Amino acid sequence: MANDFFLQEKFLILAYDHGLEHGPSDFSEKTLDPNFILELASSQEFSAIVLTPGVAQKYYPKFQSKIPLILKLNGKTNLYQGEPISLAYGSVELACRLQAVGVGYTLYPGSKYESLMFKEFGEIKEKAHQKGLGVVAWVYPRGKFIRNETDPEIIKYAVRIGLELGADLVKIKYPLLEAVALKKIFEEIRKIAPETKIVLAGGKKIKEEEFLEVIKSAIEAGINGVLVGRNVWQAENPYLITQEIKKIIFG
Ligand code: FBP
Repeated sequence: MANDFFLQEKFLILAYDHGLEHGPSDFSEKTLDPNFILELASSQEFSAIVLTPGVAQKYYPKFQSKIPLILKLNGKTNLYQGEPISLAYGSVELACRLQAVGVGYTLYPGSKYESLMFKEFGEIKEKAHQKGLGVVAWVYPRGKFIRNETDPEIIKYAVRIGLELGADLVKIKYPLLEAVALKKIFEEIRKIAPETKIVLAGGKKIKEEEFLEVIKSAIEAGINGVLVGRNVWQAENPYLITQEIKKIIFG
């Protein structure tokens, strides 16, 4: 069983695994420093922060009492151009040593390697639950035969996969559409797995008003929150946008 962290209904989680996934070009001089991000997450009372094993081991210990950790166990770089695959290089044991509340794992359904990732995810989930940790699944359908990974039907499928695999929190992408159409899609997504906690990825940095509109539509449709990176820490003032997002999610 996962712990109480995953019983919450609303989440605002800060993602900071981009150094591995995209490389340092995502960062400014300030955000290159994990201390800046941890300071932001702790002082703004994010629900949790997502870190990779290396960053967590070096920087998290002095923030341990201030912000819950979700340790991202797998990841791939964008230097790799083949059929998507991402296997774990971090462990549940490390997550326990760092007193994380959960672990994170990206799945690429649609890849020719999906079964390898599903198998590993299943094993990690079992181990994590035995130790009382929750499991967050980034469900990103991707591969040669996935033409549009933000097609609403593909995202609905992603949600159902998260439910089938037993994730405690399912993270999905969203299509960039205007508010009314987007809200309708979020309502349909919500109905796919009414008892599954779902959070949105932020995606590439978009205009702040647009991003806040997306979150508003999602929350109104019953989505449980966001697990966001770039749209927060690439904002002109990450502290201010966090305040705006919090108002929408937590009221
Ligand atoms: P963002 O909010 O910045 O999109 O972060 C969400 C996230 O899932 C990160 O955790 C991860 O590093 C990145 O997006 C991966 O995105 P992609 O696979 O599309 O490059």
